[in-house]
Amino acid sequence: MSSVIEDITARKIFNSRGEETLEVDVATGAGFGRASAPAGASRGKAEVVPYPEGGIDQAIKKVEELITPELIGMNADNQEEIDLLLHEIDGTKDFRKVGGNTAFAVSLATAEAAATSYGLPLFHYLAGYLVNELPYPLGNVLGGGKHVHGKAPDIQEFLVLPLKANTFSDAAKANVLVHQKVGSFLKKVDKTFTGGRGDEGAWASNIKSEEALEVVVKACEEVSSELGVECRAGLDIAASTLWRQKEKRYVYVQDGAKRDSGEQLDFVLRLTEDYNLAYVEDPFHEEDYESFAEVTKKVKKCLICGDDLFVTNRERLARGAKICAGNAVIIKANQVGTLTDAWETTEVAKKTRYVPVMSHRSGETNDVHIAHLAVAFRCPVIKTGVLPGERVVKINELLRIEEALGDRAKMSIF
Ligand code: 2PG
Ligand code: MG
Repeated sequence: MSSVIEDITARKIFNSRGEETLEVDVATGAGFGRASAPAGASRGKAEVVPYPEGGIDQAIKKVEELITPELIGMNADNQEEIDLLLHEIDGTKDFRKVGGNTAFAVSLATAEAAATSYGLPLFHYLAGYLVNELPYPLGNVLGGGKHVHGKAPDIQEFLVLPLKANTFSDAAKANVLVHQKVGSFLKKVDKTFTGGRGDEGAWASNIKSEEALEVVVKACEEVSSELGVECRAGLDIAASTLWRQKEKRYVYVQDGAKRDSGEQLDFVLRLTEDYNLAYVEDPFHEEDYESFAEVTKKVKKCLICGDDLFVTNRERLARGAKICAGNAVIIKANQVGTLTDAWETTEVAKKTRYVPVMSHRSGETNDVHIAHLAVAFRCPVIKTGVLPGERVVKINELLRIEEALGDRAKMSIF
């Protein structure tokens, strides 16, 4: 059969940070799939282990010696069975033997190979013809934390969410304009600003958290009235990177502030009100489910999203859902290893009324699969940065998907 796997190749390539990463090719009789693994800088402790001992060289060996012989001859459209087999070959709970990124690249390349075997784009192959909803792009416009070197805000990401955009193209344009405006406003606010950018292409500037928020909100307001959309600001606080377990405090070096859990809660609530935030990711460290529940109860019209908290893990999400810890969840397939695992977590999200947010990582390649996964998994939001190349390729792929859907294309509702 033409979707039967005939060959698998694994190689080392570089990501946007210049780090080595893994790329896998899967060839079937009639199709071909290629996928490469992203990398996180602010990784959750409960994520799967990205590479086996020995790093990427060992990962390549695992593909050649353990995975390829098992997968050759299997039908690439048997995604669930193949993902299960990857778990069996690994045999550990956290993919430490073959590497989570190894499983991820094989799993995604297999899905792509199956799709092309049938002459279908990945989103259609995975979700069928009736799928027609596009996600709102959540764009990183100003960065700090672990994504920037030198003096910058303690908060990792200042984001824009262009709500009420009628089309994906309008939404994508709004984000680009906000990004541009933030750049020009920063020249006035920060005399030392030279146009530097962090890992995700967001501007890096020597300012404090609330100065950054003021700049982003002003840019959002201007673009909203220019384009007739409703751009609202968001944050990824990545609070695990600020939390000091010994002190039991969140340490904001740039702001010169330390906050215990209660003070952090007050701070986050005040920011959501003062700046009309639409989205706050990881406002508390990755084990503090209770504070997530507390803030979710108290905010109005704001997504509280768990990234390091849930690490795309369905059990962690189910545990959080029991106490309403958050109302949104980041979906990063390489945090759990396979496409099927990421899909199952997305299903738990839908059953428990969490908004699934398909997401890139800070270290990316030009791989565009998350654009397809966002549509196929019906994620109302995709977090994928605004610029440069490795971010914008995902946006551009969604523009192509929008074009392919034609009149049937509509923006997601959430
Ligand atoms: C995050 C991501 C992506 P990283 O924290 O949400 O923005 O960062 O890939 O470094 O975990
Ligand atoms: Mg995050």
